[in-house]
Amino acid sequence: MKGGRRVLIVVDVQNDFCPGGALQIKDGDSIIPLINGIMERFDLVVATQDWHPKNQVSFASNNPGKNIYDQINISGIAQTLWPDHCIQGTKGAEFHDDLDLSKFSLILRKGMNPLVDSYSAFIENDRNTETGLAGYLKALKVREIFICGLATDYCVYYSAMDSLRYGFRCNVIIDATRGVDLPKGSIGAVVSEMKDKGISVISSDDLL
Ligand code: VGL
Ligand code: ZN
Repeated sequence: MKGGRRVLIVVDVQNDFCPGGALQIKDGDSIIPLINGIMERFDLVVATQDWHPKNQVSFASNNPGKNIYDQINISGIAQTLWPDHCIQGTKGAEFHDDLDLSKFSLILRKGMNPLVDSYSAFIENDRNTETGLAGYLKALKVREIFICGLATDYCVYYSAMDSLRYGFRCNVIIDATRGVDLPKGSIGAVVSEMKDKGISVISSDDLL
């Protein structure tokens, strides 16, 4: 296909990241109608789902003496500690009820290794273990990806940055994301960094 297929990646639109959830993001659910509306503009839609075992190392509860939002060091890599969230098989790990799941050709679960978290849809936080998404997209001749979902400054950001390493053109649909903004200002910081690295930070209005 000329120009390759365009894929939308819907990142972690799950109950625990929405208001009332274990790791709630302000207005996290407000992007859902927008995401539902833009899916039909893409050749392919992939969703990611944060899917942690109870003993996931990124939970503060599994690191005695540490608090939520502390940073720890795992084999030389900084890891933020989170409240228990998106535990496999729980309501919090389910997609938000309002999200239209009908267009998803692949649901990629991540963060399943107790010893390594995975913010990125492409590669785990050890920066070494691939999820298989790049191979899936390449097999389908995808060259350009569009990313939306939660959270702007974690899973959206890591996924966008990693997509570049696999040679994809990357667009972040910024009004279809919401962030944790922790530490304060991190949404602004990741937006500038993504732009600097050649990611197009666009608005849903820019989608033709
Ligand atoms: C996320 C923190 C921990 C995200 C997932 O989806 O951005 N953030 N797990
Ligand atoms: Zn997580």
